[in-house]
Amino acid sequence: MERTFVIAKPDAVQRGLVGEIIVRLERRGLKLVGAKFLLVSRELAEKHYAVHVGKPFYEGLIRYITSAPVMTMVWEGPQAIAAVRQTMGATRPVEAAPGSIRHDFGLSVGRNLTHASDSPETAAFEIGLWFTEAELVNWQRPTDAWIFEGN
Ligand code: DAT
Ligand code: MG
Repeated sequence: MERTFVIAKPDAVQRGLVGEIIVRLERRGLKLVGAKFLLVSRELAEKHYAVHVGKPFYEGLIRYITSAPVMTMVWEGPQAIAAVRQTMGATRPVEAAPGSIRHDFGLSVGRNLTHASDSPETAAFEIGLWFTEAELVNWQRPTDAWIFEGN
């Protein structure tokens, strides 16, 4: 079972799309194990986006993610990292697959609504950065077997 870290970014919160994002991940069968609504500090934003330091869009990205509240979440499931990236769609909304969140609600790469971890290493780093162990909930869902089992 994998866990992955998700942000409904400031534009998603401002546009009232947090529920829509949660609905899509829930409906897919993924299980929510952590959630936190917060205004991101510059320090936390810099740690989260450290891999992008020096890129032309870096300063704008930090300004954007710290500009208004975000909803952060940890979702669990088999291949959760790939599944959530697929549900979000490609980084550039105009290249995102129809039916993905970035396609269905976005146009600009600078306002692409969501973040999702892109590898097991990134997921472990990001979950540890944004959540404490005590904030993650281990819980049983009777439907898990109907969604997660591979036969
Ligand atoms: P993703 O969010 O799909 O993992 P990424 O890690 O390459 O994409 O980049 C992080 C964020 O930075 C991305 O969601 C939007 C922004 N970004 C990336 N490339 C950009 C570009 N060329 N111009 C403006 N913003 C960009
Ligand atoms: Mg990324």
